[in-house]
Amino acid sequence: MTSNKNLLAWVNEMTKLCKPDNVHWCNGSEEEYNRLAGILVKKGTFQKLNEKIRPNSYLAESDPSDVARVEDRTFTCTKKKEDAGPTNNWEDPVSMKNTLTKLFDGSMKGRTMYVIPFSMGPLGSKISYIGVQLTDSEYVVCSMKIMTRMGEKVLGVLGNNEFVRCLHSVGYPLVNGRKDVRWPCNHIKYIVQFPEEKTIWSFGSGYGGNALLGKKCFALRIASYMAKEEGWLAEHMLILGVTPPDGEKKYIAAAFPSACGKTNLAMLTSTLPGWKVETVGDDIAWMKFGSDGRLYAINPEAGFFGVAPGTSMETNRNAMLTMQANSIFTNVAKTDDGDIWWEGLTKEEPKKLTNWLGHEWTPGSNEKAAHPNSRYTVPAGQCPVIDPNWEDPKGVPISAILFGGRRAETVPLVYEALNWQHGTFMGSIVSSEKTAAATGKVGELRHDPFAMLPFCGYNMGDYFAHWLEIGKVSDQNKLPKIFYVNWFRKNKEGKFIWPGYGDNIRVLKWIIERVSGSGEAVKTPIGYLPKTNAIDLTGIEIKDDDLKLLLSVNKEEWLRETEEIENYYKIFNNSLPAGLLEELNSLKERLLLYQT
Ligand code: O2Y
Ligand code: MN
Repeated sequence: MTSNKNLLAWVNEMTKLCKPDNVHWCNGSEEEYNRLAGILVKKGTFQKLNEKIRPNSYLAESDPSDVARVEDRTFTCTKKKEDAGPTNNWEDPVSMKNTLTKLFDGSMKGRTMYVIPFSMGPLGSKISYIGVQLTDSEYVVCSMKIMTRMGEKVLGVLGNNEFVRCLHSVGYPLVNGRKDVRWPCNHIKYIVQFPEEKTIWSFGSGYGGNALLGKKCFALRIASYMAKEEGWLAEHMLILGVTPPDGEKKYIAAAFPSACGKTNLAMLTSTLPGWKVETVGDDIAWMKFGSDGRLYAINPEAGFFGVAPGTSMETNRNAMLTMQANSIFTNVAKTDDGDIWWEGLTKEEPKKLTNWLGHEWTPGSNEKAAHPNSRYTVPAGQCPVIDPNWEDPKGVPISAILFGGRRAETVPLVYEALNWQHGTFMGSIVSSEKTAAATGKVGELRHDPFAMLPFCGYNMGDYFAHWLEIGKVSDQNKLPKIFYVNWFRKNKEGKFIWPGYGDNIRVLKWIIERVSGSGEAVKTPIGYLPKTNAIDLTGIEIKDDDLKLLLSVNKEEWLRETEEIENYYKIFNNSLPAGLLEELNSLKERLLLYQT
């Protein structure tokens, strides 16, 4: 237990509000996990998978109305509206607390309130922080056991220090003879961040980022606010290590909007002989400066919560091997022999399945087998290419930062920033074409600055200013170099030019060479591009015309792009830092002078 007075008082206060029948302090043991999984099996929330095929693993099918993060129900409640900025939903914190207090009042009746002390990042690391989540969902406790370091040991490290307060209820009290259901939730949903109080209140959903509060709510929204206050970076970035055949390992962090292959890149299987990629994290990076002036990153999470559909031995062998055991699958289909299946898992579709809605499914059925946002929850330590330093409390030194998006035109395969300010500009203009998985017209451009649009816990203009400030106060020679990549460029026939997946190592190779001082480049108005022969294409064939498209700057397309950026920047109004406008104007000037 703990003698932390603030923690005890808060748990007491929230118990009085939520009125659970019992309070259980999680110790984080295997025994506790198995006991809670057993309760979930009894309730029908978990189905145990075939022990012989997928040991110690479970399938959960959620309520069909509770299948994804709810961005329109996500709020940033700062005292001043302008501090939440133009990209967040804002409400006054006092009025929001009033609304939520009514909802949480008695919301845990008939249930147990679980107290989950958890560390985001390796226990005791100077880059890590501790949170405590209160929840009435056993599914959340089991998921938090995989996704974070949690339990008794965290209380020891916390001592009497402060922690991030995370309150969660599915909003389905068992009162007036009401029976529990397979996936309790509420049609009213609120995912609320109070960054100034370092507090999160989440009501009504039991799913993913809405309910596992360590992930998006804490590790990105609250942490980005803390990072601004304290001079570090909390980013929506994967972290990987690249080792050349005869060289020194370098670490890279990379931010991509959804549906750009972030998890696949984090676990890439190299097609270049002798080049090796190892995974530190697939979603979030916390980066602080070391005493040597370099940026060091940790993955604050302990597991992967990845999108299942499309994942296969061909697209991501390492993710498949990670989920062989000790995993939770949510909203995927179940095979007759008690294993899991989703679209894209195998070339041949099974003859018969039970789909995520519990319906019988056969090939050609007009329902999906798995929900498009179905997930696997797996311990990161099980990944066959997990980096040996992934839990190093010091973090890993970052040599390069990548931004990227899905763009059929305009954006080359890879280009390098001229300097940190220009790199910050590149992060601010990250955009991606919508895929069938997103709402809106397919192909339409969506700006997602730094891939942080739904995750920045304060005014995005101030976030840009924070990135610029990091550049000003740091030694330029020690900062990571910044790059922009685009795996999705299409040719005149509308076909993807770049093979992607394991062949992305060829781009990482050039990036590593640039960081190491070799790597040939030409200076263009948008930044440094690889010379045509600087990308290693051994073993693959790309037509000359296509290669030219991949590695060139089209003046007209880029001038149109600058107009587009100017228009998009208007939403930030006067919170847009001058440094970014300066970069936009310089880019325009360089383009106008450009002779191709
Ligand atoms: O829908 C959800 O709750 C999951 S969203 C998610 C999960 C893992 C990694 N990234 C994301 C994301 O939306 O960026
Ligand atoms: Mn993510």
